[in-house]
Amino acid sequence: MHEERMTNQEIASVFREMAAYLDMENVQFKPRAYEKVAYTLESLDESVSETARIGGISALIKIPGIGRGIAQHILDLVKDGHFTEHDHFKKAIPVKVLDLMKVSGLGPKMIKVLWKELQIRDLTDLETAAKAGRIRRLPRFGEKSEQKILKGLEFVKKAEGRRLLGFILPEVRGLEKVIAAYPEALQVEIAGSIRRRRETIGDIDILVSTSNPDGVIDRFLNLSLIDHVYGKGPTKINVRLKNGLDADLRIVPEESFGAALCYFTGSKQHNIRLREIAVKKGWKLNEYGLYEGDRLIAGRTESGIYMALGLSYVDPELREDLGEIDAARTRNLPALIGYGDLKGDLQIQTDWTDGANTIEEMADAAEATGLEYIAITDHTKSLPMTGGSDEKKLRNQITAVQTLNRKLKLKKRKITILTGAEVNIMKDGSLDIDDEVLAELDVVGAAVHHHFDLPRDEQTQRVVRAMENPNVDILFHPTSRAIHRRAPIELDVDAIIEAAGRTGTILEIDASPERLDLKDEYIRKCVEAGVRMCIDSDAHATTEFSFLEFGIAQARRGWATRKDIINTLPVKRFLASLKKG
Ligand code: DGT
Ligand code: CA
Ligand code: CA
Ligand code: ZN
Repeated sequence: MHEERMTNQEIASVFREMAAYLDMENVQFKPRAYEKVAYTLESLDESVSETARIGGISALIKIPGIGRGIAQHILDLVKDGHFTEHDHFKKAIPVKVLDLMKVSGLGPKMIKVLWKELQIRDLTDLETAAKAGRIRRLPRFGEKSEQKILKGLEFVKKAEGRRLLGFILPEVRGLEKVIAAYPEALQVEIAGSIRRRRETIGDIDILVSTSNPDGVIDRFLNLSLIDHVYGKGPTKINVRLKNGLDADLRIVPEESFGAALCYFTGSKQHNIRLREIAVKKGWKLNEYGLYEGDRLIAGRTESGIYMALGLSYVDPELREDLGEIDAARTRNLPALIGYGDLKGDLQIQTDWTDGANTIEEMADAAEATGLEYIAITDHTKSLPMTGGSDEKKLRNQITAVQTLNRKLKLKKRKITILTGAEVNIMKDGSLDIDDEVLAELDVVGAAVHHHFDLPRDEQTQRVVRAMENPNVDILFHPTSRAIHRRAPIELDVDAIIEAAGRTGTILEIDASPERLDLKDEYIRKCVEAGVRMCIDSDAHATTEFSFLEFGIAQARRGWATRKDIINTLPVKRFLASLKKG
């Protein structure tokens, strides 16, 4: 057996790579199937390696979307670290295709040309070739593509070392659980930017209180997921994990746990403001506690520290020194939307287009996560690679949803399925589906999926025009950014917020880990302007309803309360508050 346990993310990457190789070889359909498998594995809570080891093929094929062939590949991967079909491609195409695909706009087909014509195999080769002006000379590339590649490379470099919160949080939670199960561990918390739920994470900060530091450190050192140890002291250890992330573990005394948690949660700027308040009172605040001389005033709990400083407790998501200290002093902090407050999810893809699951499977999964309604919003026809719906297909889907709703009602099920679509905003701001059909849908989301490069004025006018359509309920992922991959479109966000207020269009917080769009700063602007938002998973598989949490986190970072988020409403009130309602 292969010693190291592969994470779900690592297994998924192999299938993503398979999809890319197959695309390079012009194979039809199969690449999309592999991508769907990757989607599914990435967002699964259980460890696929464990499932494979314990239950073998028969356990693997119980995972939705995993057939026998794929299950065999997974089993080989987990056992031997590789499988034959993948080995074959790796040998035939010695290109770091997943690395290259991180550059915005570069797909497998283009990568193949770059490799065949210029022998580009990795990001370094790509940068060298682009800087030397060799890419512009290739047919179908040109100077503009070369500039775009250089811009994309800058983005990839900036991302170096930082990870998306949504992709690492499940792993971090697993680690937290393992440590919390140590008999010596009294309290365990993940601090730092993870606790503040920043969209990207530099490293993992772990705090443990114990009366036996050596015991905890010994156990931690024995974890198989540690790659190497940078440094180790009596109460502190810094390691690199096999997943490439660094982790700092700190041991703190019980009576200081709250002070340490506060200190290591940060942000640094927030801490500095807290310390200033302490100093003004003639006290001292550090990671061990709040002191008057040698006397400990507070330290066991965070709330004890805030209270002693004359402040309301500040939720970690707000601790960025963006006005939260003053609001805490004057008791004006918002009652943030809670992690269990959503009743609906308004952006969902199914196997009618590029999603992995059927409408019914998505409905079942949504109900299991506690939702009361979902809107089915498959892509529309001007995104042909997704199999986007045209008017006829949309009408068929409406009928299918109605039939399914009747069936669910008979079974006395709670979930309601709403009809919808994610329509494309064309270059001129018109939509790719007739208004007559849009009017028949419960929920219409409009989104920018092409012409990302328009100048700011033109882009803003384009989006505003779409928002002015009385059939458009929601603007999906308003800035169309992909964190670390694609810059947001150039948009006058203030003008978009103004238009949202004027037209009654809802602005979406797309919760998909690499989108988080709107982001915190814009959410806060909407809250201040009284413009309504919704939080959607953008799920492409049943496992991706878990993304909603990251959207809620982002909303909390933007000071949003329940009333700012329209899908906290029950379904009838939600529908009644749409433009046509
Ligand atoms: P990251 O890891 O880059 O995503 O961001 P953080 O916020 O987790 O930063 P990190 O890991 O360097 O430190 C964790 C927390 O420890 C940080 O949020 C605040 C606190 N901290 C670290 N260094 C300092 C410092 O020099 N002064 C103060 N006041 N706090 C610090
Ligand atoms: Ca950190
Ligand atoms: Ca750290
Ligand atoms: Zn979209």
